[in-house]
Amino acid sequence: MGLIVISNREPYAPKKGEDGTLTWTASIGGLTAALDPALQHAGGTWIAWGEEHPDVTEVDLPQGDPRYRLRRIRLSESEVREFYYGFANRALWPMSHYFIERAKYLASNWRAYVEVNRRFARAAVESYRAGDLIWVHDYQLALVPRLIREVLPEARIGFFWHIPWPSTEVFRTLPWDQEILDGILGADLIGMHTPEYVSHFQSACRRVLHAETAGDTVSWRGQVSRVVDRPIGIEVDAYEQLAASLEVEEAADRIRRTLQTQILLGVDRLDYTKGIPERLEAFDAFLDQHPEARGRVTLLQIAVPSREQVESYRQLRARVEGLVGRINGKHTESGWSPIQYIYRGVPREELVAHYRAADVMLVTPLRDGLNLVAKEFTACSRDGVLVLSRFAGAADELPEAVQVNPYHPSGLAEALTRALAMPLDEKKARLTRLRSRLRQSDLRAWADGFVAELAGA
Ligand code: GDG
Repeated sequence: MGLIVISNREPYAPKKGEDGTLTWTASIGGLTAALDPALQHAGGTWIAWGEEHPDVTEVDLPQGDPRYRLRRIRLSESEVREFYYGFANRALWPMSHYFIERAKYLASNWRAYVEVNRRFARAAVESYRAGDLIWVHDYQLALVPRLIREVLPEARIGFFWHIPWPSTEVFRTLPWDQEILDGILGADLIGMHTPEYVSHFQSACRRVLHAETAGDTVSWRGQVSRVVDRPIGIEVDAYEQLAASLEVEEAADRIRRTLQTQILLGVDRLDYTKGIPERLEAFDAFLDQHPEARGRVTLLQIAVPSREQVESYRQLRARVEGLVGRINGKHTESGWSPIQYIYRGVPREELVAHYRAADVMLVTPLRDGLNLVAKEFTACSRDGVLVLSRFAGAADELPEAVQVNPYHPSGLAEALTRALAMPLDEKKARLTRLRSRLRQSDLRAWADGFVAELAGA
């Protein structure tokens, strides 16, 4: 029995070296960070969009120590525009994060979404051997479970929705609400990050499809699907070890020595759901209220470029960079600027060194399916404080974080004050409790648990 994982993004991206050989490096992002170790462990096939060098249709990964096969789907330019940027990222993404005013519901994009989902489903059917488990991921591929089910009625199909599932009143703004639900309900087991998303999903099944729900099940078209909350974990041990390694400790020291202040850290894809402008404005308000903090606190914001082809992401970048300039212009004094802004992804060791160096980690999304950064910081920090938005799915699991409402700048500024002044004992006690929670369900347990439930479905 093998595992077939299907996701839009591929876990490794190829780059051609000067001698013409391809090097495959791990992609940055929540989903691939979570699933690569899972599939390395189980072995099998990963089906994903081959963005760079699409002529390579199959490769064994990771390079040098292959554990599974990557099967790459080739998308045309117009498919990328309409399916990925158009429907997935300009319709489903904003709608699911409650930004319906940003959602664009275009029939041509929907048609491309259906066509590309068919292509992924076909590849899965071709790779399938009797007894395999199929695990489809995320909002880009919501129709795939049903499309596979139509050809392989006996297959065990799992589906995981990584982003929020919104209230039914928001979901119903989608003109293809029935089709999306029907697509997902082709799966035997459907996973989401929180009980609230599960309850919203079931409510949509009742309201939109008039399907029956009972306990954790939905009955639809003669099939019973289970819908469960199974929040993703991280590789706690790997993060702890990396954070305590000499190399990372030295890098963290260098960051502290360079800044010579307390450090507030933000790490996000540059996405309007992550609340970056609101965070910057709260920091500005904090500096206004606390002149004594000048020269003593720095906000280090790592913003990873994301979806730059979408206009609203370009606008967001301009807004964020404008704010960084304005706030730095307003508060900078000789030898100190309040905000250090990095617009690129950094290698994992450097990321962990930043987690280790930070006094306060600011995870303040306006809405987030879960948020892995919050968990990674918790595993890496020695005595830092996690400030966490109540609208991140991870908030349920991390009650010892300082929880905030990111829509309320002065409340956020107040939380910053509290976090910066928190006594060492309290910081350590909170981290200890948070970490023991992380251990209860780490990444391996999440992936193995989901696969085992699917096998028993
Ligand atoms: C989606 C959902 C859900 C970030 N910057 C760098 C870097 N990262 C890595 C982090 C983390 C991942 O990217 C980001 O994961 P998040 O969960 O925070 O956010 P999304 O990308 O929006 O993920 C989210 C997730 O799926 C999983 O279900 O939690 O809610 O939106 O792992 O470490 N990695 C490196 N350099 C960086 O600069 N190397």
